[in-house]
Amino acid sequence: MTESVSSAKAQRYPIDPDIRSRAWLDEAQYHEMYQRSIEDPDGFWREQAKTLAWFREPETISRSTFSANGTDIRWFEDGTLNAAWNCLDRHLETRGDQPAIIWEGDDPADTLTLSFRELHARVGQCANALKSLGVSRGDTVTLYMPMVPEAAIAMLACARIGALHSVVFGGFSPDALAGRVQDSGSRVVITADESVRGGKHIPLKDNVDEALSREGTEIVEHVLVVRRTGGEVAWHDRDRWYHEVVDGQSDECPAEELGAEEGLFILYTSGSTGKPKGLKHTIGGYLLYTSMTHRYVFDYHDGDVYWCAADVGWITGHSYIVYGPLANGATTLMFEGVPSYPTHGRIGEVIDRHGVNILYTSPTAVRALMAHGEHIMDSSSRDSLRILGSVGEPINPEAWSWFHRVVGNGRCPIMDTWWQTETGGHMITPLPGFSEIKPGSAMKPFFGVQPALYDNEGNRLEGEASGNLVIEASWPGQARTIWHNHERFEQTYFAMHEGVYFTGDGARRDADGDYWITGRIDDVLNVSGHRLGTAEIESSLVAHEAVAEAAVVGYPHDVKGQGIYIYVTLADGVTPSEELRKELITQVRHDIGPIATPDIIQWAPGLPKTRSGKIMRRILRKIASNELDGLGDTSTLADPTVVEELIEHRPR
Ligand code: 6R9
Repeated sequence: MTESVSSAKAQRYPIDPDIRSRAWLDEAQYHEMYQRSIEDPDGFWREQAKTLAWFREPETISRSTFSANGTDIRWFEDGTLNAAWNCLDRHLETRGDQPAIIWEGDDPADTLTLSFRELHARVGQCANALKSLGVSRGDTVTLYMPMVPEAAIAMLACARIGALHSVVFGGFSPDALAGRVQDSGSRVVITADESVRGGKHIPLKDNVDEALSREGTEIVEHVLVVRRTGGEVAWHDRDRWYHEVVDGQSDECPAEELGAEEGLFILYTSGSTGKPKGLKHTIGGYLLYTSMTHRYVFDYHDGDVYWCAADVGWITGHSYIVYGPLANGATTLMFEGVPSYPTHGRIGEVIDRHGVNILYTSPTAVRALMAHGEHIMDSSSRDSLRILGSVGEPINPEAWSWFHRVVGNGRCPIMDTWWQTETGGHMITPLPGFSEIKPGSAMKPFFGVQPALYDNEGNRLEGEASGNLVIEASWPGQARTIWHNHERFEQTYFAMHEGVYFTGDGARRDADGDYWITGRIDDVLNVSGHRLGTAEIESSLVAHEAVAEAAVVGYPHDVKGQGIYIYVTLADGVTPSEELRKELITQVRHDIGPIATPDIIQWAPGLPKTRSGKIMRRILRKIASNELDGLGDTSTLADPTVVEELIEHRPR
């Protein structure tokens, strides 16, 4: 959608002088520092690394190679540190009583503030509890949690003892959870009886029980259950109440001295093919990169109250609710609920109540608010806000201006941060010290990031251009591998263009060198800012006996950004029905989760295929998007009449 905006015509929004002058860096300083980060990366990152507390400072800074057969990414490899120590212990002397986490429950009456001292104690107890269950350095622990402080506590407890957490978003189905538990090899799962969102209870523990009845999950020995609602749950021998195991433990748990390249966590994300990939992030580079981006991009200063309204189940929650902010000694707000409950003014009310200065959210959330009209913000002043942030998908001009004008009272610049699970932290983003930003553009690379545009033939494009967005050299926050599948890591990210990291996104660079992300160019959907692989949804559908073949594409959706459009060819003798449509929707929700709920199902007697049998998704995407003029060349199709048939019988 941003493609249509040419740079000459692009709107420009000057950043308020007060905000600019307060920023850590002005534009000239950014350019100077960026230049240095590219010309002398080792010197640059050696200096930056001093912002972390190391047991042993690294001598070696970076040794990384990108290749389809031999990718090796290492940062600070001879340094030793502990992420939890950096997020907690080192702040105790200077800010022990400062709020570390402000928790706002689904019900506005439920709030809790944990100071750094309190959080440190709780993490120590949880770490000791994990040890008592036999968890040790290098093990993985799966977290399937509501947005409660225990989620962050458990993450940091793992980090403290050198175990890797694998957080699975609470909206994933038991099957999706089972696959992730199995792949990660977790012997311990931490969950809650139920989560609460918008007044509704979601049975997390039941989902865990169902997941653990699946083959391949027998390795799980213990399930720790946080009592969130007191709702009824079934009980197995492996189950223990979190409070019963944790509360009696000592607060003191020594932070393990860990190598910078030891694992911090695994996080599963969808790709264009196959099952979700468990991306592995390591300690030193990730922590440095997330803390540094958090400080500069959100212009975090001591005393600020910062709110990232994501879920800890996604990378945004990992990097910008937990690790980046806490490493900086920031006060991070954690919100359990939804923006529409109990009223549509909730976001603004939370901001006023806690004096939030920085709000980081998604275009989808903004569009959902927009749909209810400006008056929903009348219940709050939001005077405390200084900086807004956006992440997850391209932000359309309407959502940008509403976010800016209505939520931010026209005063707060929007940091449109482009990045990915794989990148660990912000990659292309404006900074609050810039003199102006262009709505819809992610603007400039962060320090050490070398973006470039390639065409499909592998030519590097110069100047103003559109192409495949790649990154030409490693940066500290980069994922190191796919859990137990390094070859897939190399094939997915380093085979498309040899020697560079392929992002899967398309982008345009304008005459000023600013980047405009145009969206995925592979078969990955972005639904409400959530990544979903078309292949995952298709394999769920074809598992149904009535389905012979299925093809899934995205189409523009007013609120979700992209909706899920499915073409289904039924097995011989099966007739389409409303009942079958519902069954297929249920099947996908069951296999993946409610976030993958199909929007439109079209019965397709045939799918457009090349003579070699490849489904022409390009054509299916056009039909789904109602772009019938641009169908392009259909002459290579085995049977061109299929296309006419699909156009004629579109369900809308
Ligand atoms: C952080 C996160 C990554 C994909 C990414 C891109 C899209 C994220 C964006 C954006 C345009 C932005 N994306 N931020 N597109 N502008 N500011 O979202 O990680 O869940 O891995 O998704 O999201 O397509 O490739 P993840």
